[in-house]
Amino acid sequence: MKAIAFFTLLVFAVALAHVEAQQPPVTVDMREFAFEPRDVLVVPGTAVRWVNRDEFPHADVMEGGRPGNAQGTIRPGAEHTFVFRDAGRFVYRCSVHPTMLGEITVAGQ
Ligand SMILES: [Cu+2]
Repeated sequence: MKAIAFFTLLVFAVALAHVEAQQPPVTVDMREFAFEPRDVLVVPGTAVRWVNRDEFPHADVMEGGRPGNAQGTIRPGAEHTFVFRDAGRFVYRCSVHPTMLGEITVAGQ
């Protein structure tokens, strides 16, 4: 019985820690061949959500093949979310429209 109580407490503690670490998500619209906002500053642990508001596919491919890329393109009305955990500057572009550029800066702690 003690083991079950301990396990329940552990699960609760982990869940609480997870909630505390969460940051409000940031949305980047893909609209009229541009990322809006183009430059985003976030703290580690922030989810960035790209939403395609156009009527044709876009993508969010990061330079150097870093993680966070959508699998293929993002269809009209679809979205892709990635949680940035590491500090740094992440430049990305649309692979379909190479002039579409964006940048995510994750502040150091
Ligand atoms: Cu595009």
